[in-house]
Amino acid sequence: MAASRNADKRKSVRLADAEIQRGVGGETHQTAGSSGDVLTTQQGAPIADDQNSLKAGARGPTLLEDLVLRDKIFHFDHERIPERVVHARGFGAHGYFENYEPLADISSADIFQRAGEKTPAFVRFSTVAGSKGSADLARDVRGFAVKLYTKEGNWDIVGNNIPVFFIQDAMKFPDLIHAVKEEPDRGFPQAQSAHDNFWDFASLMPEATHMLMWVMSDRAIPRSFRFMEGFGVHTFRLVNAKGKSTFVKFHWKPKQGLQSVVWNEAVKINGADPDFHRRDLWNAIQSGDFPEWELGLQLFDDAFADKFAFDILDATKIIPEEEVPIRVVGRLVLDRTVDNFFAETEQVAFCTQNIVPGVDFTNDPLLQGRNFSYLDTQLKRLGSPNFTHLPINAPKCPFHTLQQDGHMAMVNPKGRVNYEPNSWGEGPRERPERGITSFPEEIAAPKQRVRGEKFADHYSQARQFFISQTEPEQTHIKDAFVFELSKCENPAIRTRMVSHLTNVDEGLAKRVADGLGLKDMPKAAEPARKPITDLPASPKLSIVKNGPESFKGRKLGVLVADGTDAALLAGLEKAAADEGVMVEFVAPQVGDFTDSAGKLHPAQQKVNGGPSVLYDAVAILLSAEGAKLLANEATAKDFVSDAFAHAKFIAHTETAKPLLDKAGVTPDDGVIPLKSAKDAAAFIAKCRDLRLWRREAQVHTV
Ligand code: HDE
Repeated sequence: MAASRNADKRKSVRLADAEIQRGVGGETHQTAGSSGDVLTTQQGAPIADDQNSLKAGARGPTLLEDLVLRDKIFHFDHERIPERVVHARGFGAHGYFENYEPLADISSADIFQRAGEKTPAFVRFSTVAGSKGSADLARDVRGFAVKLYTKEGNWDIVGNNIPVFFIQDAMKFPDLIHAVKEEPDRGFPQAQSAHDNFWDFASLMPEATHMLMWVMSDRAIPRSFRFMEGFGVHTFRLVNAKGKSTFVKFHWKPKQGLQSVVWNEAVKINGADPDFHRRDLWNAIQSGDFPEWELGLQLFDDAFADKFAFDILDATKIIPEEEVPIRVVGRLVLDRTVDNFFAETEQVAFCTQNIVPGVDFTNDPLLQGRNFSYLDTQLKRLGSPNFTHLPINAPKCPFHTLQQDGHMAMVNPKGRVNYEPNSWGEGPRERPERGITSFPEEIAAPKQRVRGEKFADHYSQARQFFISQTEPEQTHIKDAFVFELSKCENPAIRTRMVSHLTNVDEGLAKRVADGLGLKDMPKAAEPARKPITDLPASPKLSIVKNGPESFKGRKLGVLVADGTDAALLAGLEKAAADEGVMVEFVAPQVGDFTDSAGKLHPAQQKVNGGPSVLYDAVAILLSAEGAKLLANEATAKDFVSDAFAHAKFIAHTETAKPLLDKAGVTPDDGVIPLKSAKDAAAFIAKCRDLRLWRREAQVHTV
């Protein structure tokens, strides 16, 4: 048998000889090849047998001489590179930035000079704390890193989906990350801040308070990368051709509107589909529903910086949009998924130091530290200073350096000149009138390890954030604090945290204390600087107040079975298609189900694989028999009761009522009977509100 198998293989290799001939002297890069191509070693030698290692006899030891085996295993052994110390789990996509209008008065950056010009872009979204294989719906900050391949070099805006940060000075970053990641003795918990070390550190760092409000809010459990904002966080500078500098904060505003999930839902999504966010982005782009963000600039000058109540160099503070309005200057569109996850998403190297002429840094001490860290980390992860040669990292404009050699040098500089000045009249030269120049900010100050005076205000904006939220959002923040602190084993940590919250909002502190079962309210923490308690609410800080205008780009889960009403089904499909909503059928079995008119439809999910947490709204389109069949099915009951508990809109046929009853649904404005196809359109229109938040007060899920 073995002998005849080998004979077959020899034949197939001979058949492909022509291919080998064509390959010689042809392609110099490795590709996975297409069918008919010959499998080769790394050196290009054709492989005759990819099934069996070379042995001394059929049952003998494997021979060291087997170059094919060694070639394969050697490479396999080295397939991994170190994952990112933070933001290890991420997902990237290609697209472009389109500039709306010339901004020459503000910045000489080439990307901003011409209306309608498109610049290629690559974006990587991520979570911070978990490892590469962790689940997408961790309560965490999301990275929002944008690489813009401009005509004057790569510009990286390495931002987050939250506009502030935990700490003010780069010196504390390793402490913060050590505290939030797995505890060093036990190696868990993974991708969670709900543990003693994190809250111990956070409660000893009052500067973290504002950020804690954001990460305990629904911002930290976004429904999709597509439905979240991005922020550059730090204050940067834009500099025009005359050398005039304007301070700027960068904002990415999703055209799809903001949307998050609720915590109980997030926990269940992590079990049902740990890749929920990456799958969502992949599906959206693959189906041609390209997500878009508009780039907004908050522009201000020294006069504003001087009169602003906080320090513009302090990354724990925002500038409310009501105080400095956002100027929208362009849009970012993601329209292409990667060809290869490793080559692109894993190897992309964002560096905050990557700026272009017309953009400059400020002295934000967090940003200054980052400018060292990102370059340094790429060397560790990618192993060579030549990581800039990788296609995903290389500029797309002409570039000429005199840097040379090093591990994995992939470009072959020709000629004799590798230094400057030289008298050979060759090689690149600097260009003083149009190169990277630093804004000549005057600095006359003692060298010291201190922070700006106003950095000491830790509570004012935390309060402002809280009072800007709607009632359900405030309740979610309270619930998140209670959940996380309940996971801390040391009671002193819980009390210390409540003592900070008292400075934010006494009502919140009291509700958290009640949730934790604290007998006595602790004394408020001593503020380093007197908080400002009368900052006005900023509606832009609420997710609910900045939701979508339509239900477009969302996903409807339809519970069906044989006998589902054909007219209603067609009506619902049409209403969903008109709105741009994706529909998935969830049925007792995958494969086809038959509607009441005898027509077959494909069901994409079996009911236990398609829980309602994966959908933005649900419709229970069951016939009487279908409802009877599923009323005793635990996963079908969960489908309905979870959708109800998560305040989702639920449409249902009259005949589906027995399942709704079993699931404990009490009819309200969000439970919509479907009698005719007309009702389907009304249901989809209702879904634009995303959730019936007032239901939460009745169906408490935490
Ligand atoms: Fe990062 N951060 N960071 N960070 N960060 C990294 O760089 C660091 C900070 C952010 O998708 C690392 O390439 C320091 C703020 C994103 O590849 C590392 C400090 C913000 C990403 C690093 C910060 C960010 C990173 C790990 C404090 C929002 C993922 C791997 C001084 C404005 C980029 C890497 C991607 C990644 C250091 C704080 C955003 C270790 C020292 C503030 C989106 O270099």
